[in-house]
Amino acid sequence: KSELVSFFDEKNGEAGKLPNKFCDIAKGKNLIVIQMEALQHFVINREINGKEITPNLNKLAKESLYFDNIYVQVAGGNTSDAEFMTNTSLYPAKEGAAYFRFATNEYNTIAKELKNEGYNSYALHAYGPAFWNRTEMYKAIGFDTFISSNDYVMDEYIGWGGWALSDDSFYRQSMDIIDVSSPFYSFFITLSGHHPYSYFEDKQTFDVGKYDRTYLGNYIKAQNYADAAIGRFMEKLKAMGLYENSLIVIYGDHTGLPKTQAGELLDLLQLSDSKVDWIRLQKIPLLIHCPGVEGETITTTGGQVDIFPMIANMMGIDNYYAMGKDLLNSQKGYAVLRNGSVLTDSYYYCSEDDTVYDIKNGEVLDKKDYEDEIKEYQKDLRISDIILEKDALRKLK
Ligand code: GP9
Repeated sequence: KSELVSFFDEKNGEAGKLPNKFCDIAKGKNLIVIQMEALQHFVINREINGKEITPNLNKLAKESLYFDNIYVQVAGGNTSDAEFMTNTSLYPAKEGAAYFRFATNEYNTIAKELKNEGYNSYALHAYGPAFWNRTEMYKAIGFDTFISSNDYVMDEYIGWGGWALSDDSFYRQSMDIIDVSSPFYSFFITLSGHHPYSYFEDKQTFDVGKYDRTYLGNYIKAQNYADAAIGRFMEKLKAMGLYENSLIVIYGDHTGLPKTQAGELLDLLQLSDSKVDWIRLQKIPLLIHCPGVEGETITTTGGQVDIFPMIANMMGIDNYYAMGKDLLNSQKGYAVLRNGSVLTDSYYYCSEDDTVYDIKNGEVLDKKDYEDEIKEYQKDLRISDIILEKDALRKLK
C-alpha cells in the first residue's frame, strides 16, 4: 500500500508543478470516443497513386490535436486491452486479458467520473456481448448501457471477412439509440477494419495499384472504407448539432498487419527490415477534437494508457490513479510496452535483445547511459500489476 501511495503522490505532485494547458476546456461537453479496429498510424496522410487512403481522418487531424507518436500497448487482451487502457489508464494484464481475469475489480474510470457529473454512458459494439467478457467488464467500468449485436439490426455486412455489421450502419443505428438530450459519454468500438480483409478482395473501392488482391491491399481498402464511414458519421454529428458540443476522441486499437505480412508494407513505405523501422510501425493515430481548440500535431511519445489523463484534464474529472500521463502537459514522452520495452522521444529499449537503439537512425547506444531511466519507466508495469492483482484501488479508496 505504501509503495502505491508514494508512487501516486509523487506522480501527481510532479504533474501539479507543470503548466496546465487545456484544463477544463471541454467541461460539460459530451464525450464521443471512437476506438477504430486495427487502424494503424501509417495510413494517415498517406497517398497511393495520388489518392489519400484516409481523406476524412486527414482533414479531421488538421482540425484536431493529432498525436503521431502513440505506440500500441495492447497485450493478451488485444482489442479489449485497448478499451481497458482508455477507460482505466491501467496497463494490460501481465498474462491473459484483464477483461477476463479482473472483471470484478474496483476501477477508476471515465464513465464513473462522468456519472458523478450527471452523464449517461454507453458502450456500443455490434458483436456478441460475451466476447472478451464485455458484459461483465462493462459493469466494472461503469457503463450505464451496453448496446451489442443483440440490439442492432444486422442490415449491412462489411469487414471481418464480410460478416460483421458495417461501420456505417453501426454509427447510424447507435445515434438512434443514444439519448442526446442530456450529457453523454459514448464509447464506440468499430469492426469494419477487422481482419481478414478479404471482403474487399474483389472490390474496387480504392485503387491500391500493385497491392491489389494482397493482404496489405485489402487492409488499405478496409481502412479506406472505415475512413469514409467516419466522414459520414462526422457529418451526421454536425447535422445533429453534436459536433460543436462534444469532445471527440478517435484512435486505433492495435495493428492490423502482423510481422508475417511485413514484406508488402515495408515495400510500400520503402523501409528496411530493421528492429527500429518495425517498432516505429507499431503506432496508432490519436485525434482529440475539441471545439475552439486549433489543430496541432503533437509529436511527444506516448501510448494508449495516456488517453484517459488527457480527457480527464480537458473535461475536469479526476484521474488520480491513472498510470498514464497528460501528453499535452508533459515534459518528456515515453511509452512502456507490456514486454518491458520502452520507447521515448529519443531511444528504443528493446527488451527482447536487451539493447538500446537511437529511435531516429537505429544506431546501438550505450545501455549504461539509459538503464536507470528505463528501470524507472518499467516500474509503471509493476505498479499497474499490483493494482490489478491485489484489486488495490478498492483498498486504497
Ligand atoms: C470483437 C472485436 C475484435 O468483439 O472486438 O476483437 P479482436 O479480435 O480484434 O481482439
